[in-house]
Amino acid sequence: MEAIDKSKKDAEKLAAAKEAVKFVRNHDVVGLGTGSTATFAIKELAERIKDGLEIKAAASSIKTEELAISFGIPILPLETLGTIDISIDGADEFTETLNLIKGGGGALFREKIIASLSKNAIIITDSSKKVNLLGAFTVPIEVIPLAYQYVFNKIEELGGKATLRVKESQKFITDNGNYIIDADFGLINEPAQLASQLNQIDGILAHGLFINLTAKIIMAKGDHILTFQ
Ligand code: ABF
Repeated sequence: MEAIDKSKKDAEKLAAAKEAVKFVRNHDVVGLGTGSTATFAIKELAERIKDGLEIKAAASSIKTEELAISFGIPILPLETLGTIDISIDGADEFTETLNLIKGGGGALFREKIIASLSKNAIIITDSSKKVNLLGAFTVPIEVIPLAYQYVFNKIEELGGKATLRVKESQKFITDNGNYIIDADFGLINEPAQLASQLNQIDGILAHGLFINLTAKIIMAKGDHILTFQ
């Protein structure tokens, strides 16, 4: 991943967010992502709401829900939604074939549900997220606690190096009360195959390989906007 300083990254995140928010229409149900890039989009939506845009939103994390409410964005319970018009979210890595690694922030399950419900799932990133092959970023895997050791062993059997995510010396606990295992599979030549193998492991609630879930990726690179679809 290309190393660029924070101010440049933030400028790129903002530019990508502004571009994505243009696709939100009045009365849309909007899926709101999690992370610093998605936060730029939420702030942009709040500005457009001040100018009269009327939307309702579904949040991919408690943190995002609290942020949206603080901006006066009406929130619908995710459990009540059978479809979402458009979602805007970040990613940890992406390829030109629209495969992603997500979940660095631990919100991958709700993010995946929102992406799956979305008619138009848009990913926004700065220029550091584009890769030729996924895998430099370890794959976040949300695990039901009672299945932890079973899943840990299954991941290692698949050739992954499993690490329990901790935060401030405590087990990281997701919004859903589960653990995260970060799995290093090295560079992943066949992400769809690995995703399918992970889907077979009981005890995994969700993994961070997002395959065929994205309609469009908007990446800002310097002053340029590049769109992959
Ligand atoms: C979220 O965006 C997560 O899936 C991913 O980890 C994160 C990227 O965070 P940031 O935008 O801060 O780089 O959707």
